[in-house]
Amino acid sequence: MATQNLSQYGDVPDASALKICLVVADWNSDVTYAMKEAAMQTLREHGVKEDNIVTRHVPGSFELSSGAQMMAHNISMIDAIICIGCVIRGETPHFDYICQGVAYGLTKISIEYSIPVIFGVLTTNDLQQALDRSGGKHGNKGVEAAVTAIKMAAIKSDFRDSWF
Ligand code: DLZ
Repeated sequence: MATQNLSQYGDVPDASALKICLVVADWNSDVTYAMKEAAMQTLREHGVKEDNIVTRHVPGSFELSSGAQMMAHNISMIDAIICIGCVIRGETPHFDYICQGVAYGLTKISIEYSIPVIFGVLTTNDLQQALDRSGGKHGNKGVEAAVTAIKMAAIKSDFRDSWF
C-alpha cells in the first residue's frame, strides 16, 4: 500500500473539555518541533484550551517513556499524552534499541496509568523521509497524533460515563 498523506482525517469528537500533555524529543528537532506545532494547532482547532495543553521536552526519543511517566504520575486528570520523536536509522544499532525501548515504554505507561499514550514517533531510513512526514509531501504525523489523542480520550470518557 502506498504511503498516505497522514494529515487527512474524518470526523473528530469535540475536544473542548480535554487536558492533553505533549512530550517532545529534542533530537532531530527540525522534525520534532514541526510535528509539535502541527499537533498543538490541531488540538486548538478541535477546541482544546491553551491552558489545558502541557508541554515538556526530553533530550531524545529514548527519554520519551520517562517523560510520559513523569507526566502521568505528577499531573492530575490527563486525558491523553502525545509523545513526539524522530529516530533516523544510522550505522549503529542505536536505531533498533531506541525504537524498541520507546515502543515498549510507551505501551507500558499507557496500560499502567490507563491513559492513552500516543506514539507520535517517526522511525525512518533517512532525514528526507522524516521531513516528508513532518510537513512535507506525506503531511504531518503531528496532526495524526493529535487526532488519535482526541479520539482515544473520547473512547476513555465513554467508558467513564457508562453504567457498566
Ligand atoms: C543516541 C541517539 C541516536 C544515535 N539517534 C537518535 C535519533 O535518531 N533520534 C532520537 O530521538 N534520539 C537519538 N539518540 C538519542 C537517544 O534517544 C537518547 O537521548 C540517548 O541515547 C541518551 O539516552
